[in-house]
Amino acid sequence: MANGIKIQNFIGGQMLPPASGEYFDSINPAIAQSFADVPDSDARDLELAVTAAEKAFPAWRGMGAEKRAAIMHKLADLIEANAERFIEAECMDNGKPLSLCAAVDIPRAIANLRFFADAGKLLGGNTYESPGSYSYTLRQPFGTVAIISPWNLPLLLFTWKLAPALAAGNCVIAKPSEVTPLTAFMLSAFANEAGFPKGVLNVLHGRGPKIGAAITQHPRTPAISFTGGTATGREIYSGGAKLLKKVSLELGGKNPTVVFDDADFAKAVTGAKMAGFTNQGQICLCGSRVLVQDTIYEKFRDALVKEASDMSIGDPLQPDILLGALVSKAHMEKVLSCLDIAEQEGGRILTGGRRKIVPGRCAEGYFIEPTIIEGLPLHCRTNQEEIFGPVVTLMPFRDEDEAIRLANGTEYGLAASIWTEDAARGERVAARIDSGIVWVNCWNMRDLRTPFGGMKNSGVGREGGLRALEFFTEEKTVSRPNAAKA
Ligand code: TXE
Repeated sequence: MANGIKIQNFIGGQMLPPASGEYFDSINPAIAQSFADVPDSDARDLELAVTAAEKAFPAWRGMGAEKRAAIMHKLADLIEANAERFIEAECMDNGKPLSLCAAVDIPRAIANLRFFADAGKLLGGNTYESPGSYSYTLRQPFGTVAIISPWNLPLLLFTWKLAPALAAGNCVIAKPSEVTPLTAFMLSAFANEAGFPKGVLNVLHGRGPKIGAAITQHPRTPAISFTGGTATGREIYSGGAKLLKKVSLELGGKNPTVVFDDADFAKAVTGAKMAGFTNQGQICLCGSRVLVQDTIYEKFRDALVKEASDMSIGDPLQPDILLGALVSKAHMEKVLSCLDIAEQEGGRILTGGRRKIVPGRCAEGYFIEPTIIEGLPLHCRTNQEEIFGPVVTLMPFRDEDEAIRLANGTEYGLAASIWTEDAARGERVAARIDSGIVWVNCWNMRDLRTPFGGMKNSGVGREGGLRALEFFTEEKTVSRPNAAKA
């Protein structure tokens, strides 16, 4: 090993090696080379972190939302001042285009910290007055809470959970994905300078089944917020049930993009392309099933195939690149195996379908061409299972009822986008689609105040706005006789 960067755990305000003394490699997927050592943490590191968090909690809770917000804004300032380093690190760790890290990942991570810092000041209870009683509620932090985040939007999703947990007054045990740990490590390195009291923020690195499982099964982490795969979410949920933990789960999707024949054609084609292939299709919100009204099916298919095959794919450092590498060799192989399954199921690959060899420094990188498949029925694995790569399927539909049947025909229910110029139809269809989020004539348009989360196998609970802050609190009711009416 002995890579350039040695990532460390951040516990009680200190950078510490893992108790095991063991590290594993972090790979830059665009060049298939290791560049950092990741701590292989275990229950011993967790015990230190929980003890530090418990010690820090009374002062952090007692500090009040205003002062907590100032510290969180300072952390956002420090990330902003070092944005270029964060952008490069995210690109190197994940393989996504540098331009995407600069336009989305890092700015949104900064925005998450600022948004929840301020939203924390609005968190409060309610009052209930009746002739006999006067009651009010208190929103109180748990103490030590856990967050576990994935590799597809590393710092963005890490801060999306971290910020509301801290703003609500909790101390945090945070575990970023072991596949993309670098930017969370960099964030933790600024925590002391930002003014976080030691022990408020603890970042543990390591493998999901080891340190991740230890965190979720620890008796003194009463609330867990998780984003990741549905299978892992299920495991965390059932483990949490035994200890009666509060659990928030943001899981996978198999999201429909529904295109009616009255849609703005050009906008719908570009929308379906962006929904399908942004971030190499590795966003839980990606539209991986494109449903098109039969009257425009062929024309739409040909236009989408043309646009997708024109997408630039290659070295993520190049400014004009739209598609970078997939996050890891294992994930690339998983996506390629899904393409084999699609062919075995009778799917016709209209474009893509293969690993892309990028000449030059990225020759060994994990790239897959944007891929479009048609000719598959709803109930086949390709149309039912989350592939999480640059792969979309096309299916025709006859009318609104059939579109809705196809859209709702999977075990997932995270997001959908509908393309129509008929406003009433947009509203009608949005109301009937079983998903937590529906976009009309757009995709991935986000307002951080809105509820975010999925139905069915896409998750449990909603994040975003005050809901995320409320998740990280206990609500307490205090009642007394109503003196005013006595
Ligand atoms: O995710 P995991 P993986 C989907 C996508 C992908 C599949 C598997 O379909 O192909 O999930 O990806 C931690 N206890 N999504 O295996 O394992 C892990 O260390 C506690 C959708 O990479 O779910 C990491 O920090 N924690 C998705 C986090 O869970 C555990 C984003 C997510 O990893 C754990 C990513 C355990 N037993 C993948 N096992 C989305 N919803 O956006 C793992 N972890």
